Amino acid sequence: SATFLDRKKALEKEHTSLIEQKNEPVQIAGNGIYERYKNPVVTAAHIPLNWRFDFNENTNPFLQERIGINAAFNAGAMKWNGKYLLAVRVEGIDRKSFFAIAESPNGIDNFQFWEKPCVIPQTEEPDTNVYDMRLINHEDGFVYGIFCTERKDPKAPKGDTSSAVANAGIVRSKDLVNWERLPDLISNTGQQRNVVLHPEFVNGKYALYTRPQDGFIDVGSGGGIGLGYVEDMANPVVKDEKIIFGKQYHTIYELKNGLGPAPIKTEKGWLHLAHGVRNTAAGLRYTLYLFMTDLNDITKVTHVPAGHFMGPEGIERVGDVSNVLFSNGWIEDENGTVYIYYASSDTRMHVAVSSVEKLIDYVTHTPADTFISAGSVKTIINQIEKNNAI
Ligand code: M1P
Repeated sequence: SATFLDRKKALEKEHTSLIEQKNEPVQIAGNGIYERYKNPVVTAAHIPLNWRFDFNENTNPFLQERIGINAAFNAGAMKWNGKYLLAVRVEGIDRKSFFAIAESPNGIDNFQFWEKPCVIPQTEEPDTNVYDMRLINHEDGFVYGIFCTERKDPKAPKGDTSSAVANAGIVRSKDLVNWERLPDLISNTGQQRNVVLHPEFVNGKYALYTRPQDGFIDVGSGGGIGLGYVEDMANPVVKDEKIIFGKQYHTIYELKNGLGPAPIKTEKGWLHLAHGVRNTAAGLRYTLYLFMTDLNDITKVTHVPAGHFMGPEGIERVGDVSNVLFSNGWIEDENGTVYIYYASSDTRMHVAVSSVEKLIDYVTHTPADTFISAGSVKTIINQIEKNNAI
C-alpha cells in the first residue's frame, strides 16, 4: 500500500541521513591531548533496517519493527584493508549482546554495518551473553577476538536468577567473517573479564593481560590488570599470572580497573588505554586512563599520569549505565594518528582523535599521582612557579 511504501521510504531516508552525517571535531580549545568528535560514530539507530524490520507487506502490514536494538557500544577496533573497523557490541532489546562489524572509510563517520552480524561458534557450554571484544592482529598471522562470555553461575542458590560467571572467550580468523572458536581461557585466579592478547610473542609465548575477579561484578580480593602466558592458544592455560597494575585507595581505579584495547608499540614504550572504576554516592563511575610499560619488560609500568585521561561529559554521562566511559578499541594509523573509540554509558560509540606523539607527550610529561591532597597542591604550585619564571 501507499502507506507501507511511504513509511519504508521515510525509514530509509532517516537511516541514510544518519549514516551519511559528516562528523567534525568539537570546537573548543580543548586539552591539546585529543579532540572529541561531535556525533557518536555508531548508535543503535545505525543498525541496518533489514535486521530490524520485516519488509514483506503481507507479513508486516504496519511495517512494525520486529527486532529491536537497544544499544551499540564497547567496540573492538582495527584497520583492515584500508578501512576502519569496529567490532561493535550490539545489544538487542532482549538484553542479549552480540558482535557486528561496522566499517568506515575515514574512521570518524560513515560507519556502515557489514551484511550480517558475526557468527561466533559455541563451545560445549553455550555462551548466555557475549560482549566487549578486543580485536588483536597477532604476529602469528591470526586476528584474535577476545571477549567476555557470561553464563549463569552453576553454584547459584535456588531462586537466585542473576548470579553469573564471566570468562574470556577466544575466537580467531583470517578474514573476520569465518571465526574459529578456541576453548575459553583456563586460569586459576577466578572469573575473568577485560582479557586482552599482547600483539607480539614474549619469549615465544602468547602474553595475555587479564583481570581476575572474585565475583561477577565485584573483583573482591582479586582485581587489577594481570599478565600471564599461554603456550598454545588452542589450549589456553594461563601460567605465571601476576598483577602488573593493581587497584589503589582513593584513585580513579580504586574499586577496579581493566585493560582496554591491545597496547600500541611506540619508541618510548607500550602505550596502554584502560578503564578505572571508583564508587560514588551516585554509583560507579568509569573513566579512561593511560599508562606506559617498558618495551623490553612488558610487566614493568614506567609512566602513569595522575587521574583520568577521559571522563564522561555532557550527553556521554547519561545512558543505560550512566557515568561510564569504556574503551576496548583504538586504531593507530600509518601517519601516527590515533583514533580512540570509546563508548558512553553502555549506550553508544564515540571517537576522539590524537596521535602517538601527543599521547607519548601526555603519558611522559603529565605529573604522576602523589595520592594525597597536599601533594596535588605541591604539583600545582610547582607548575605556577615554573610558569612565573618564563
Ligand atoms: O557497565 C560498565 C562496564 O562494566 C563492566 O566492566 P568491568 O568488568 O570493568 O566492571 C563490563 O560489563 C562492561 O561491558 C561495561 O561497560
